[in-house]
Amino acid sequence: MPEPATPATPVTFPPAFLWGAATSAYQIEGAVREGGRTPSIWDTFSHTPGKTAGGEHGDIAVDHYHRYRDDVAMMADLGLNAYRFSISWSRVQPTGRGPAVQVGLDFYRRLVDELLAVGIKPAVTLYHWDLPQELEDAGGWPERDTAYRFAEYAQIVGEALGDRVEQWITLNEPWCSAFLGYASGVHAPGRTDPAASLKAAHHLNLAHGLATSALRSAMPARNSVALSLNSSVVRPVSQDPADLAAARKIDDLANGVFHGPILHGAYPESLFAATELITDWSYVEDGDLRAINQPLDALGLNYYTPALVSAADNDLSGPRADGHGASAFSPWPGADDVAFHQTPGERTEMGWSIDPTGLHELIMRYTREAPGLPLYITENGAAYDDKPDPDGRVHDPERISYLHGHLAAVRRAVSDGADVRGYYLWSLMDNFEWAYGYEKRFGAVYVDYATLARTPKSSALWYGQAARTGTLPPVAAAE
Ligand code: IFM
Repeated sequence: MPEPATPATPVTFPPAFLWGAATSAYQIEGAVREGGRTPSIWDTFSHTPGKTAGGEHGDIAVDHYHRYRDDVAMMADLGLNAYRFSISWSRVQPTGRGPAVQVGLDFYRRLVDELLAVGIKPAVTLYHWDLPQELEDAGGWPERDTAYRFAEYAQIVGEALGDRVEQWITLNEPWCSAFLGYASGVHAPGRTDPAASLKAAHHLNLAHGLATSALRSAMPARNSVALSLNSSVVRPVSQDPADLAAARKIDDLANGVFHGPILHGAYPESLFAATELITDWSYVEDGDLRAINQPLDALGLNYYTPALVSAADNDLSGPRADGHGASAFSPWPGADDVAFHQTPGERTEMGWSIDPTGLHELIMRYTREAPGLPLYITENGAAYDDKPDPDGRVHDPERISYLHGHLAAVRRAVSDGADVRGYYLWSLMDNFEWAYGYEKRFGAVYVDYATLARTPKSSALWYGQAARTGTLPPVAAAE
């Protein structure tokens, strides 16, 4: 059932709720050659002809590296009390191994100090897809050593920022790193090798577990360690056993492959069966599952749209409607017998259908999957083709309606017993949307790419009001 656009009673959140916005390093920082930073896989990929829309890249992005003070002041003006950002690994450890570059860490120290000075709680993500290129050259995520390198990097960053950052996220959306990066190839490093993608998934899990231990040894015990999953809400088109089996398979490949070992210490048996023609999983070594299954302090959920699947014959000639970009190669290893369908309803600029009930469903699922674990919505938002009016203001009523519906779904989940402690809107400002370049605007703040000037859209004002009052304003409030 769709969430009503404006419910009859005001939607009010608990007083301690975090109202944040999220970004990631490569999408906003720019300054890719400053302070000793070396290329990451996204620098290489975006500069490879044909990989991103219009050949766009993050060399300048929205120049946050130089404008971070103004960006923090803007968040404070809006009324946000939390900010989730990621660290560029190759800014801190240019070769992906060895000693840290202090200039790189200093940037993040200054950013964190600036946030704390205005009462905004920082949440650090260690890895949002930008592997140092040297580590990819050494084999990337399919190579076991990358997990150990990640733990070393986590230790460095934990020691540098652990005294002032309480909220830590090891990995953002490991599904994208493994399957868009190594199976469909629409993300960096652009490989199309299903066996390598499953190996990458295991080593990302291992990296998460080892990094969690490293962070705990480097930081005060009060700090919280989590990871952010883009767990899919997978719906079968019917209750036919073949469609249910298709949904189960995609659920394993989207969710179980990560939350199985991370939350429960085991991969689903059905995942092994689904992928047996592709890999024998012999790279899962004794002790790995114990290392991965670390107790967590919270879980981050990123949600945009649900997936609708059915059983299919093996006809792969048409484009797959799974919303993850166009590639002749599937990001779903072992699932050529599954078809993806367009989900019903209105769509954002990404073509993703708008369905807040999926967010409620996701939260309730993880409330059951990980009882007692606090949850954060670490990403949720929508791309629209926003344009300034002649008076320079940017009106985005569709985004306000999107945010209202999804925040109301979060609140409903809290009423239903879920322990959701905060929400981070994706994204603070328009930025580099990976293979789509700058074409898709997810920001609550508009960025003029010619001047890099920032203008809060009406959704930013609406969201700021929600953050300041703890109650969702009516959808027309900021117009
Ligand atoms: O922009 C991305 C972000 O980097 C990760 N999650 C999804 C967002 C929208 O595609």
